Amino acid sequence: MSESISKLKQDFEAELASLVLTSKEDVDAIRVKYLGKKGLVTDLLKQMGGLSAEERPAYGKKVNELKEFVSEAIEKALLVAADAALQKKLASGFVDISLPENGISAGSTHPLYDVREEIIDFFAHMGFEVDFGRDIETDWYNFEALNTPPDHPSRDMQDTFYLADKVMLRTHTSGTQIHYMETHKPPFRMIAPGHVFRVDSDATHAPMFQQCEGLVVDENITFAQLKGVLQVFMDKLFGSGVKTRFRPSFFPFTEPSAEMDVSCVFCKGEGCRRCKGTGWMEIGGCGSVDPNVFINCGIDPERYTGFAFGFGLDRIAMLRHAIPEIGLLTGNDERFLSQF
Ligand code: 2NL
Repeated sequence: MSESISKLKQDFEAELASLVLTSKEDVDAIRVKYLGKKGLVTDLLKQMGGLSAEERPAYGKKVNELKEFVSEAIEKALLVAADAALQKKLASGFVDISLPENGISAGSTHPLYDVREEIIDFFAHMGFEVDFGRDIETDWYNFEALNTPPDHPSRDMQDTFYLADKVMLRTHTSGTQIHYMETHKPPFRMIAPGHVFRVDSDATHAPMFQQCEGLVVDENITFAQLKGVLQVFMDKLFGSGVKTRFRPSFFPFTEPSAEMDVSCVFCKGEGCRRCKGTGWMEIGGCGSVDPNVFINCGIDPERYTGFAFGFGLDRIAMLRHAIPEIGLLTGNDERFLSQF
């Protein structure tokens, strides 16, 4: 009996040593052969039943020692197999770091962001403070303080995204100026850039777009000064050859009010498809601050006058880069964006 145990030990050692390229599968096969349910070591344990009571303890001890020896040897062999597998993987997964890269391009700033930065830069140099305001306003800041009557169509659910009764996504950045006038004493000049929201969506309108409004308040502020500031602003944006014209218009918060056009940036005023043959393109609105707005903000309209203006950043970016559709500016299409 004891010979068959030492014989099996020798067989096992020889077989394990014979593995040339140790793999987990090879080691597993040997484990099953010796330690499996019908394995050779298990067989030896089963033979205990046929032994006399005196023989059993010594025999059992020897077989168990063999079983432990085999288990340990197999554990070690598995570690060796795992290491061999790793070495093989490392050898085949060689990375040639000297190969040239295949064109990873650097990102660039978005045309809308560029336009906004340029506008902020321009007005900051003219001494305007920049106030970004907030995206959510109440009825007072978005409409009522701006002299917009309760039945005005812009208050309609069809035009305004309401969040609750008298709480909405701002439809223009004008509310920022109301907050500003409530907390600052004239004289001041400020701009309010930011996102605005309207229930509207087609080739030239998006439900969210960016605006920049401006406000100047002091004694003796005139419409002529407004025209001067906006002319210099347009020179900066479109080049010093650009012409401006002001057409009478209406806004609840300015009186008088005007729409400002610039000479078509594509045909320089000759008349083309993009300006529908007129030679002019609308760029924004402006006017002298309505005295009612001053009263609503606690500013004396007898002492102070002011001018205000507003324009869409998307429209300026579109004109500057000849972008045909507003959706391109927010579409995140790399083919479009990589042109800038
Ligand atoms: C446009 C026209 C405009 C204003 C905005 C304004 C704000 C206050 C008082 C008076 Cl607090 N006016 N803002 C004035 C005239 C025109 O925007 O077409 N924007 C895209």
